[in-house]
Amino acid sequence: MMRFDVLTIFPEMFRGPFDVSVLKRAVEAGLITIRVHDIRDFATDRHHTTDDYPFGGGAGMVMKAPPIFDAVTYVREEARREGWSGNADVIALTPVGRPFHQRIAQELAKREHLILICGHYEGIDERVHEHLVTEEISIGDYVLTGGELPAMVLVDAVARLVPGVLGAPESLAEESISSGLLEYPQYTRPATYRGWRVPSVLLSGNHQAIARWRRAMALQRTYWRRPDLLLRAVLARSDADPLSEMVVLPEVQ
Ligand code: 9D3
Repeated sequence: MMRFDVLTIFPEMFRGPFDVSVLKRAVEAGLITIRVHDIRDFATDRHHTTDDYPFGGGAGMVMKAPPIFDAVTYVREEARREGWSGNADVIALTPVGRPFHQRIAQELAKREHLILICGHYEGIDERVHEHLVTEEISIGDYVLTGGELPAMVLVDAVARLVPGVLGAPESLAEESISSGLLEYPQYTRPATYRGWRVPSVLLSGNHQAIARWRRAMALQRTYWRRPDLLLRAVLARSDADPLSEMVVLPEVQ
């Protein structure tokens, strides 16, 4: 059982992604629990202020530290009351964080309790990062309006790795032994659609030929679309054939 607590000033954004499909079933099966908390509830002033002007001046607003510290304290206490051990990691979603990666998802899936802080405006008071947060994560080099979508991405990527969440453990096993190549193309019925035929090898029943074709497609796709992956992929000698068939490989001395 794994627990996620999300701290945000836009809790409504989270109704939806967690209420459908795989995550919904995982929650209903008691494999994960996801709580969304409104940081505004922890602001003590009359207007429930969660942001303020940056010291030193400049554009935009900065999220205030006190409501975030109080929200994390509340979540920790609530979790302990409900029998959780108290070993929560506090992750901030921020554009200056460590780029998210499947390896990080696998690491996080071993933890029992994650508290996620979604930033907004120009960012969060640095004292939150220094004294509360244990890990800062970005989901990539593009600019979003806040940390909410990144938090959903992280929960989705981590939750599906929790044992039992995915129906078929084979697909996870395949993932972990995957060679670091992009996947081969998939087809399903009808065998001909608008005159477009499925590659005949897939209808041949020749399992060795099918495996060879899939490996060749994975290699060629990765070469064209993600050559960066090919540099780190686990390759066999025989993989040189489908690659050299279609492209001129650079000579290596
Ligand atoms: C003017 C400097 N901006 C940084 C490029 C400020 C800024 C822009 C957008 C600060 C925060 C945001 C909101 N984004 C996130 O909070 C965020 C994010 C993202 O924008 N891209 C990828 N991953 C993430 S995780 C959190």
